[in-house]
Amino acid sequence: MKKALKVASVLLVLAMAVTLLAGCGGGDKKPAEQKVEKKVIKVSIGLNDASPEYKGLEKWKELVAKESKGRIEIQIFPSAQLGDDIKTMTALRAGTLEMSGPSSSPMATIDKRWMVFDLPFLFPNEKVVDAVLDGPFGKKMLDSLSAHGLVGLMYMENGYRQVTNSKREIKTPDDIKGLKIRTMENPVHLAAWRKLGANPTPMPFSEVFNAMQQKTIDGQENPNTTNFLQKFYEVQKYTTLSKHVYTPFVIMYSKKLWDTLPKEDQALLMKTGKEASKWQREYNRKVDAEAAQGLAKAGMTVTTLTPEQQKLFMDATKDIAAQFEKEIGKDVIDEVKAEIAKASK
Ligand code: KDG
Repeated sequence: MKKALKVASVLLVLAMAVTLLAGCGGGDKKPAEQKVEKKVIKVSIGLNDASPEYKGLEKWKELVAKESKGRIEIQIFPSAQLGDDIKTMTALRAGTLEMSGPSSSPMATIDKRWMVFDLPFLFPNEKVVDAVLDGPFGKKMLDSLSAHGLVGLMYMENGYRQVTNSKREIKTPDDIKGLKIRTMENPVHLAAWRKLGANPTPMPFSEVFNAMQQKTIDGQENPNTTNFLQKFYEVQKYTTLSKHVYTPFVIMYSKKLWDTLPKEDQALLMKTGKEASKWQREYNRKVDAEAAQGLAKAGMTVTTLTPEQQKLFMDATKDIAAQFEKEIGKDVIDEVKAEIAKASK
C-alpha cells in the first residue's frame, strides 16, 4: 500500500512537471496566435448622439479601429452620462477617465487664457477659424494644457452660437433687456450678456432643457445644430442668427493616462485625430445650415440680422476684450488678433 502511494505521488509530480513545461512553451507560437491586449478609451461629451461632435468622434473611432487593426477601441458616452464639462475635466486631471470633449469656455476654470475664444465677434468666418486653430496659435493653446494634467488632441467644431428664447423676437440689444439667459460657466459670457442687458445665469449643459421647460430661464445660446438636435424648439419660440461667438470643442486626454500609452499609440491617436477633426468640421458646416431650416420647420421664428443690426450687438460688447485683457493676457489677445488679421487677407 505504502509503495503504491509512493508510485502515485511520483506520477503526480511528473504529470505536473509536464503540464508546467507545456505552459511555458508559448515561445513556439507565432506572434499572430498570441492574444493581443485590447485597449479601451472612454470619451465623454455633453451633447447627444445625434450631435456633430458625436459623429466626429464616431468617425475618429472608425479611423482608430482601422489603423490599430481593432486593437484600440474608442467608446463614446454622450449626454453627460459621465458628467458635464467641468466634472469630466476634473476626472481627466485625476486620471479616472481618459477623455472628454468640452467647449473651450468652461476651460477658463483651469486656465484663463482659454477665455480668448469667448471674446464676442472674434472670428469673422470659418476659413479664418481653420487657419487659426490649425496654425501656431491653436497648437500653442493645445500644448499649454499639459501644464494642467491634460493633453490637447484636436479641435472639433461646435459652430457659431445663436441666441434663442421663449419671450420675443430679438433684432437689437434692446430686445434682450431683462431676459434670463443661460450661459456657459464662464466670466466673459456673463459680462457680455450683462452688457447686452440680459440677466445671465451660468449652468451646466445637461440642465438647460429642463430649465427652459420649467421657465426658470427664458433663453440660452448655442449653435443651430444643438438647438435643433437637442430639440430646444420644443421649449423655445425665437432664434436669432446672432453669430456672437465661436467657441471650439477641445478633444482632450488625461495626461496621467496618456503617459502610460506606448509612443506608437500616441502617434496613431494624434494622426487619426487630425483627420477626424477635419472631417467633423466639414460635416458640422453642412448640418448647421440644415439645422437652421429644421428650426423654422419645427415652428420657431428664425431671425437673420441685417449688418446694421449685427453692428449694434458688436458695438454693445466691444469693450469686453479690454475688460478681460489682464486675465486672458494682452499677449494672448494680441497674438490671436494678429493671426486672424493674417488669415483674413
Ligand atoms: O459636449 C459638449 C457639451 O458638454 C457642451 O460644451 C455644449 O456648448 C455647450 C454648452 O452650451 O454647454
